[in-house]
Amino acid sequence: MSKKGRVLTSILTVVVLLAGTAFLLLRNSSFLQATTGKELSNIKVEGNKVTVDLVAKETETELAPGVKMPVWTYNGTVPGQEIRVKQGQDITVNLKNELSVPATIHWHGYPVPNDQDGVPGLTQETVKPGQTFTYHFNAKMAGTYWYHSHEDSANQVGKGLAGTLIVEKNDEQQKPDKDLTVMLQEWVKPMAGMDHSNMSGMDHSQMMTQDTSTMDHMAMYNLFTVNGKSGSLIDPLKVKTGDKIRVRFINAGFQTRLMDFGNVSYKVVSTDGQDIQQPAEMKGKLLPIAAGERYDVEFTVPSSSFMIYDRTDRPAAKDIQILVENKKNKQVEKEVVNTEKFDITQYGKGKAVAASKYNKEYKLAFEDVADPSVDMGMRYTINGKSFPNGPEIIVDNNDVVKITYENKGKAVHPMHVHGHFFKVLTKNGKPVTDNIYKDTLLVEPNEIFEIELKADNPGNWMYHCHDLHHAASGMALMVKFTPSVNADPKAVKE
Ligand SMILES: [Cu+2]
Repeated sequence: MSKKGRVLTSILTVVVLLAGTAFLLLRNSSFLQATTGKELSNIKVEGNKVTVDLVAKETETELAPGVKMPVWTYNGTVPGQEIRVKQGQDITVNLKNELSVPATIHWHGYPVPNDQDGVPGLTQETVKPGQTFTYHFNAKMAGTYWYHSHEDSANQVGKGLAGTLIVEKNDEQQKPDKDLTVMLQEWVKPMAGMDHSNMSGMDHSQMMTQDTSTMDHMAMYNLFTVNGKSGSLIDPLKVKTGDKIRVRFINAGFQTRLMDFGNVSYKVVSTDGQDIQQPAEMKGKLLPIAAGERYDVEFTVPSSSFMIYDRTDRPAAKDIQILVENKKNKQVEKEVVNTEKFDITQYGKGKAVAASKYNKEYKLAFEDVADPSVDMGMRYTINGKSFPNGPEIIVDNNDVVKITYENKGKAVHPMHVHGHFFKVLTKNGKPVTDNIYKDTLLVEPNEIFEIELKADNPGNWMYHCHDLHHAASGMALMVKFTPSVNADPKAVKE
């Protein structure tokens, strides 16, 4: 090629790149547009196959008015690129790591084959800087899921390395007028004058409040976002009277959120990707969403505008008010503060099924102990031991396992199992609604739950608290299928 030709080609390349970037920025500028399924240059759809190129990289973004900070992203945005596919499609994701540290992708809640689960040291080698790793699985289950790095998770997810995975049903009876995804995230705002390029090396204890026993160490997360935006940067959700809206809430943070819809009636149609049977409309209840959990909410737009609030007892919660703006009546309904909490275990009318016979039973008791030598100054134990020295769940394929959780500590634990869903059987000794299936269950202090896990996805799986700081401080175990029980928990880099 001539010199002129080369110059022309490079100019063209720049123009194409800029156009692509502008398109991406445009698409991510509003959470309303984030789920419309427009075709993007890094997503290829050929028949039943969807190929997505994701680049893990650092970028700088304005999360709150005037708060520009470095974040770690999949494809340059917070949250990372939404992967929205149809049920039954084959998904290929090429992850290129342009960070300065190793990373992976874990498909949270998705029952992928074990070697696609993204746990370094257990299901794959970590993806080193400059390397590419290809994930492949079939989108056999519909629902709301998410993805995040499982390497140094508490740190990497806290820096933003998370995105959404939405699998749309093929046979959706009544599609909502709008189908939106809301990812909730928590951040540590850089302190004035601090070199925030070095945040990862920072000792968390320096940022903690003095009294670790009150679990108030999470106060270090002093910036909350809705789809990567806080305060006045949050785009209003523009709707009209009578519209049926589905909002898929995903908590990618560390603490339980309490969403408040004020006086507006809503239904919880799905949790952790699993449909609720006969969900009743309700009003006046706060929706708790624990770390790692998903709740799909549906409501019909009333004749006025209203706010969705987060009632979490943190100053940062005040900065994530979502305005649902009715085009015909922009007058916002007067704020109503609800206090009663919604309880998924007493909701809906699941079809009763015959009690299962259990091949195995395990009892897991959780405690927390002050330990200055670990992350955040607290160590978390299961049956008195911390990972990798604690218990293991050993199963044969298709075993039906009953697991009892007892939270004897002071912290809340959203327990998450990889590669499987489980059925919730009882809460504090009382039966719950039939057919509540989840992959992440919030276990609060003094609560006892029984769950049923059908072990039907062979491999070695992590099973841990999704307050990722708790997981890093011992609150993890493994489910191992025979005959692959030789996997060494000490090799796992969560
Ligand atoms: Cu926990």
